[in-house]
Amino acid sequence: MTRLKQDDIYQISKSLEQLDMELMAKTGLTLRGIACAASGVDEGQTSGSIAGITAAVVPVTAGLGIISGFSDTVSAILKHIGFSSFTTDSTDAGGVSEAFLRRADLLLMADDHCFTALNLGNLKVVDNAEATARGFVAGLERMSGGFDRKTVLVLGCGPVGSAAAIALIQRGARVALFDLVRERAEALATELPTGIATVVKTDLDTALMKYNHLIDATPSGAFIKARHISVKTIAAGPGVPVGLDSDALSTMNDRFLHDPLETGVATMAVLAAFGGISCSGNAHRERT
Ligand code: 2YH
Repeated sequence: MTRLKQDDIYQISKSLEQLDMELMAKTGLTLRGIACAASGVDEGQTSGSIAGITAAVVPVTAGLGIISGFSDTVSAILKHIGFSSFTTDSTDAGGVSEAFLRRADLLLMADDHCFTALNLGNLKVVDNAEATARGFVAGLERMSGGFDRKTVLVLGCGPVGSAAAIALIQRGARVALFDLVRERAEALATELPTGIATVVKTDLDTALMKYNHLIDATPSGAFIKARHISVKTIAAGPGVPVGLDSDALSTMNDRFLHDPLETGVATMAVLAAFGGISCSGNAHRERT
């Protein structure tokens, strides 16, 4: 399980304009555009109503407790993409109560295992792991110019990797799966739609040398080296920490998409407000 740290998030709120510029350069979309693409929502249809949707973010003290700045950062991301948003003054049950009393439309809250967005009007539930996967897959698709006849190597077959594999197949990609626990990759392969050529890779180095399109959904850092990267490599990294080492990263330029929180949060909220998926199967699993 990856628990975000204050260091992972403290600069996010003041870097959102910069993130939009980087995303535009990489994908031709802003953060809201990626969230809409991931959610199957026409961005133009959100612009008139998104500011009228209020999201409450509730700090949660359970388990390892509050991450300083986490709720305010989530709130800042939501404001940046156009929602009205606030962090509740109270934590936990008091915060949930406050969200209802202030007539919030969406409620977002995270403990150590589950980060969820709830639509209080229509009872839609969106899990961060699935939304994160969908956001990064949408971004990778844009960077790749579409997935037709392409195979994407999914590293890590936990909740994010599993949801990424499903989203990739829905968008027309073929999928190769790798997990350090081979049985996890094999189990996922059996759950994916039949008729799609899905392969399970057992040797990480060989797989990284073979495939040009990657989703790194692992909680491991710096295991992808420069020798694994070619000029054709295009990668998305929802995993924290980043799987590419500094040499590999320096060769990627605009062909690597990563953020620790922004894409997942934006996609959760757009799905909860305008799209909607039921994520009950993932509701108690961690991000990677
Ligand atoms: O970072 C995390 C978990 N890894 C989320 C797992 C989701 N799949 N949780 C954030 C905890 C936030 C804290 N409770 C707060 O500040 O409210």
